Amino acid sequence: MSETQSAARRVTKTVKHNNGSVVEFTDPGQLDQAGGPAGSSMGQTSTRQVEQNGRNSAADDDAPARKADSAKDAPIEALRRMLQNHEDERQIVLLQDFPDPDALASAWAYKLIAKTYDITCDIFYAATLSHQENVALVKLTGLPARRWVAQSGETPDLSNYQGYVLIDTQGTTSQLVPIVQERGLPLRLVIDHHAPQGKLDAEVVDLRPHIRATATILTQYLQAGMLKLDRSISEHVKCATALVHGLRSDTNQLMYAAEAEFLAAAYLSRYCDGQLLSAILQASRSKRVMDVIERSLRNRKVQNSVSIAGVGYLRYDDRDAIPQAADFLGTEENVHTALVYGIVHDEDEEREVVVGSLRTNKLTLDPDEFIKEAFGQDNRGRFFGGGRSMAGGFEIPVGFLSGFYENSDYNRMKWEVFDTQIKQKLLRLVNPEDGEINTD
Ligand SMILES: [Mn+2]
Repeated sequence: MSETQSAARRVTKTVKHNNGSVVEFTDPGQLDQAGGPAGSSMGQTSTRQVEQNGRNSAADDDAPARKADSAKDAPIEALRRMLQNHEDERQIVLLQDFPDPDALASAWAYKLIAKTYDITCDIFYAATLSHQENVALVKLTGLPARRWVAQSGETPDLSNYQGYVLIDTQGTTSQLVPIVQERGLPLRLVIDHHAPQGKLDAEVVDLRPHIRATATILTQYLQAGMLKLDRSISEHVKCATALVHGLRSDTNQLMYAAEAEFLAAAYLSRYCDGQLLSAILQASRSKRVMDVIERSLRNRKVQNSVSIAGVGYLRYDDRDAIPQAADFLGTEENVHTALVYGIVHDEDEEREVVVGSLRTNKLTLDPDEFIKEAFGQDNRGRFFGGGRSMAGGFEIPVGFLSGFYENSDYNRMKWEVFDTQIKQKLLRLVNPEDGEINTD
């Protein structure tokens, strides 16, 4: 526990204080300890740097219920005010380029909440719904998220929007963010549970790294009365089902869920459609995803209980095979952490990027720190990746060496260079001098 605590402390240290009219909540469950819930209003700085202790929230039991409630209400009040101040506007909601069920469901819940303030939201992501379950989720529930292809004509007219919102991301995993920033759209809101990735200039930030899924945060908004779910409204039932799927998929089928996730799931169970959920979960893997998993099995190297596998080149649409392969490698006996990476090739844009995923069930390993430590930052000071509890990911542009050539020797050599370089960086952390995996 003490290792986890110190790791968490270091993460919160990277939270930058905002100034100006920014309301930021980091880990509101702990606000009371920092001197009571933020009674903040717009135009007042209320950033609280709260020490996150990484413990299970069950440990909050001895805190008086009223106090705990008021702490939880603080971000909700800020959110209410933001929505009131922007009634009738149109917002663009951006997700990570390859959105997962947690992101998709949470964005939908936000859209429904915002609608009660006559705010219209359009949800966009840049790349593709790579995982078969995401495709099933969107198709079966009619989830209103659309693809926005950055470098093509299929872009929304940004002059229709008055602000943008980030959900389940802080913008570092979305190539759409620089585009809306360039147009001068203000960032209204960030709701996320990943470790802080740097300064956020938003009206309201509800960032809770100790929460295991963004869907938990959105469900707490619903429970607080921001939208009264109604079982007779099909859209509500579908959104609640999507939220349950989001919760499950970010916590490995609730295996790594904390009390907050179980409470959220219990609330959603009144509205969730079990048959619909099972239909989403029955989506099967494509042959190409199976092939990537096979490659990861063949290429894996296990050292110090960490399984590392490079899988070579992948098509853009199969990118999600990487985290799926990492999930699978993590199931091997005596393996607590799996890392899988490959070069993802985007045929449309002739762009290549090394994409990697980390999965761990080792409580003392902080994926965010591990990834940041292994790969560092680019020349603009942006980290190549980060993470949340149990999972992390990275993306490294291939840049000048991008492009597939007829000459297969060239492609093989290029892969070998990247493969060697990545392994070297990872093994430095996996096999340190003292023989212990060190993320401190
Ligand atoms: Mn998430």
